[in-house]
Amino acid sequence: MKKFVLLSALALVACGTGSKKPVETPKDQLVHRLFGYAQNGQIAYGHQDDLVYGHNWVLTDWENDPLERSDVKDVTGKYPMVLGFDLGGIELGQAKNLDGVPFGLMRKAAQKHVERGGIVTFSWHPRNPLTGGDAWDVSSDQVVKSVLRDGEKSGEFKLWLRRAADFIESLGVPVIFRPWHENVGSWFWWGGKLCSAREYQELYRMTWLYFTKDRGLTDILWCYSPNGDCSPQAYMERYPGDEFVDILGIDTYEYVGNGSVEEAGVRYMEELKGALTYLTALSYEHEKLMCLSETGLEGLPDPQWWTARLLPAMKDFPVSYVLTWRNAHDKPGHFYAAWKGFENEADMKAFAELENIILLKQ
Ligand code: BMA
Repeated sequence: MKKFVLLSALALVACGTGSKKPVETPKDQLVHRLFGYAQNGQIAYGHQDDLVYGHNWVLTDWENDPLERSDVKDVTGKYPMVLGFDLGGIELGQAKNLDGVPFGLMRKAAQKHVERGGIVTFSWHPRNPLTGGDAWDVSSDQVVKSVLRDGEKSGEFKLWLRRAADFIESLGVPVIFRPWHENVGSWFWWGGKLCSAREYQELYRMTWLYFTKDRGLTDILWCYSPNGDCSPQAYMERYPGDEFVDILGIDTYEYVGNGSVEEAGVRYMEELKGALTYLTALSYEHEKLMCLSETGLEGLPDPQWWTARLLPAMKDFPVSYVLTWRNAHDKPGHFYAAWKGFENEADMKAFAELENIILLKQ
């Protein structure tokens, strides 16, 4: 894999090279660690909801569980380096998230993972504050407007932000947070056709300002992660600004649809390489980290997806980490990492054993 000289210069800038070296905050340490991966041509591997359930198991007595089970570990012998969770449901003060993960367990798993040397990241699929529907309810294009400034839902929305911030604060560890994701497409209420670019930026900045300034939560790396099938112009049109973002991400999946797996794989690689090409240019220009914030092929029908698709498409770019989506325990075909006994297992293991793919040793 390529090494990235320019990024190493950026990492030095981020470290401060003067004689009086400033004390590194946990956030700085995480930034430098991620820059370190990218500049060495390494990519950390992540998995959503790992440690709390897998393809055919789910933790129940989690208070008394050591959290040592993981589909990724069953296959590769190691934990993923990055552990992703979703906050959806926290805004209503619910005990479990939208996929049934108790927030108490999420906290315990995130803390345990960081203690073991891993990195945690949070996405958020909050309900629709105007209609009462879910994050995918796109029946109104007035939702973002309704939570901004003196909009009719702005008071209630402040409470939603407070609950999300309370949870992140309660973790006591640095996190990567990527709210308002896949915002160029129009499948979430904050999506491209549902609000103006200005309104989207205000939503993102308002979230950042509340967490950072009102609450003093400064150990957060903010990730901006549109769906990667957009143009660089569309990507930047809604960008909240350098002050509010630490990592440039993209969410890009392989979809088989009605065609063959082979065709889907070729399309995926082309799309991913295209997106990572412009993301690399943007990351240099804006001096930001970059990541593949979500990816995967549902049900992994390609036995060599890891080494023949994902790896060749991303390996020549300074991607600090890649995260594959969750292995649902209650939807048999909804998984994005291999599990013990699945035919794609050997290929995922081979991928995880590559020198430049970084997982977390037990
Ligand atoms: C989607 C699917 C859903 C899930 C949502 C939030 O991509 O996995 O089943 O509810 O993410 O985690």
